[in-house]
Amino acid sequence: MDTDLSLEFLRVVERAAIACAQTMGQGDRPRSDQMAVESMRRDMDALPIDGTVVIGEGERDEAPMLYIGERVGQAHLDAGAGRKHPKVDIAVDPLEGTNLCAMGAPGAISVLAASGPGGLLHAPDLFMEKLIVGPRSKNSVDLDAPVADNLKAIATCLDRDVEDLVVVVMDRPRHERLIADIRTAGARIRLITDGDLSAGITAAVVGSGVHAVMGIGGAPEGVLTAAAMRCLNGEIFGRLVMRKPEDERRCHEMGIADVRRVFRAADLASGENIIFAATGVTDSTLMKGVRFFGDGIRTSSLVMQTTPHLIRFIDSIYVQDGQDVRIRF
Ligand code: VTB
Repeated sequence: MDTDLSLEFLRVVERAAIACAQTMGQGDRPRSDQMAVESMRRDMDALPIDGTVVIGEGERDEAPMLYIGERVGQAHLDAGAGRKHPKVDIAVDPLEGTNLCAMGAPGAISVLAASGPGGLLHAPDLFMEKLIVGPRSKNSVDLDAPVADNLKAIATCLDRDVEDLVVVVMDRPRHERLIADIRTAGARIRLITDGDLSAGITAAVVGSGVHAVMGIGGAPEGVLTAAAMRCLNGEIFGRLVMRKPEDERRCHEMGIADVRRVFRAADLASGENIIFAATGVTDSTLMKGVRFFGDGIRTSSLVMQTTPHLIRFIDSIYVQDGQDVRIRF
């Protein structure tokens, strides 16, 4: 993937975010998701790529669009026309935090990651135990260490007390023990209803007020987080959670030999060239949600890549009509 496609991908996530943001707070999750998926699917085919969806909306039989294995991009439309397009593997989550969008709650984003072929783990749709930290703490924590030890290590790396840390955890019964352990250790907690991907990105950015994300969330979101960590120099430690015997079989079929392995960002998103693009649907710490102001639409995005290593916070205004639209800083 030699061509710089980052701004093309930016447009894809911006437009998906705009599409689903129109449904914000309507309480209609399937519709919110559908708007984002349809927009993203349409825009993918406008890209000058020979793309394959490696993380998507599900298996072919359960997802009509952006299913795992689906071919996207102009190469697929030009079939036989003989034009050479770069081969790109793509992980998408057109609306990460469907519930959040449907409720108008903070933290919903449209997101994708891309790499050359084989650069993103084909993760099955299972749960993953996760520990996500920023650059300064990444060499001092261990997924298998007691929670109190990890918090102490993070505090030391960040030159503060455990009581000064903020850990994001998804509010789920499965995290009862984890939450109790963090409380006993003395750290502060931000419980979220959804969206550990958006939280994970935040943990890797200095000044965001979030120092770690802990707990069990989706494995596909873990791969997308890993792509972001590659760009931000943060780290995710992730281990797939086997709940049924079939889970193990599925992993083996997908090429994961050791299902108990602790993956790191460079394992989950191993590609040499990684691109990550996300646009806020609803407000979050790093990105504002989509704003419709009558004559136009304003979006806030994060676009990052490893080669060249570049992080961009992008504020876009789609001017809709009229010569007289005024642009505010
Ligand atoms: C996880 C998390 C996501 O959905 O996949 C979660 O990683 C689903 O978990 O960020 P539950 O089955 O416990 O609800 C999100 O929160 C949103 O897609």
